[in-house]
Amino acid sequence: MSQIALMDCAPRSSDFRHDLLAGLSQSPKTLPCKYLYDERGSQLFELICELEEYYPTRAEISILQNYGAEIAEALGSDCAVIEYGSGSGLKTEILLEHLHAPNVYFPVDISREHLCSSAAALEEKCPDIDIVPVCADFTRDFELPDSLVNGSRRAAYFSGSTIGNFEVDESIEILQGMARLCGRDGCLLIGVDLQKDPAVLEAAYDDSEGVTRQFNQNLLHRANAELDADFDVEQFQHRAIYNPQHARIEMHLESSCDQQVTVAGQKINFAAGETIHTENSHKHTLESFANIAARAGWQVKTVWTDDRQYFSVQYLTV
Ligand code: AVJ
Repeated sequence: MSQIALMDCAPRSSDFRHDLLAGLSQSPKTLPCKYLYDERGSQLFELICELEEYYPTRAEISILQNYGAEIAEALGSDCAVIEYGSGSGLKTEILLEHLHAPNVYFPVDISREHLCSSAAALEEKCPDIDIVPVCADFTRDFELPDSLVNGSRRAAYFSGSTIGNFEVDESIEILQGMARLCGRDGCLLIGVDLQKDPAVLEAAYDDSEGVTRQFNQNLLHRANAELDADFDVEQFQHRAIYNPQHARIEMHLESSCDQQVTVAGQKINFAAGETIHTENSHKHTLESFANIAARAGWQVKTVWTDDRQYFSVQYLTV
């Protein structure tokens, strides 16, 4: 496999300890969803994307395929694509194929090994594009060297409706960070999942094969492995519930019984039925998203959707 220079700004593992202990001492207990994506978690997420019930990936891919030419037109020729949460890179390939020769592509992801292997795989397929993987937590600011961007238009690409994993205030901060990174002439291409029948949503986040359950429970395996915790994983049930008030799917791990767990030397008590809130996935309307974007300094210029209007890909400028 080819060697690609990595820009490494990854958080240290002490952040996981700190955030887990902080989250478990809150009431209700909670944990930032970025910790779902260790090596195993990223693999499980890829399996989720292939599930029958999980519509977002297929819907987004169909939009990129159907409207690739229009999207490329909007981004323009000669752009530097900066992908937030690049994951496996399947959508990226479709996007890059349509673009008129982007000269450099920066995949940004928190999961280092996953980032390096997908960057190497992409390089084999797109040898003409400079690929510069950046291992970073994109909820914090990071910089790209001007010398590598080389005067191209900066285009942020944020697929998968990952924006939905954040609360409104955090979403605005992330979008503001993108506006800063992309500059005056920059643009944003973003996947935004739309509101729909809660039954469709709940099936998408609680699939019949139990892959999403494993994805959620992997957090506890990760704590056991990395922080010397002793979670009895089978005693925490996967829950995926639509919360209509906040228009979001919530993932929780629900304790099956009264139990005590030790995490990094600290004892944590769980009552039967008590949950750790592990993820939110907000579902937007075109209006609610445009409003959040506007508060971050972005203007929605074009919206593309799939046949069922389940999902949208949106082009914004500052
Ligand atoms: C990371 C935003 C693409 O919220 O749909 C999938 C993560 N969680 N199944 C989403 C996820 C459970 C996913 N994204």
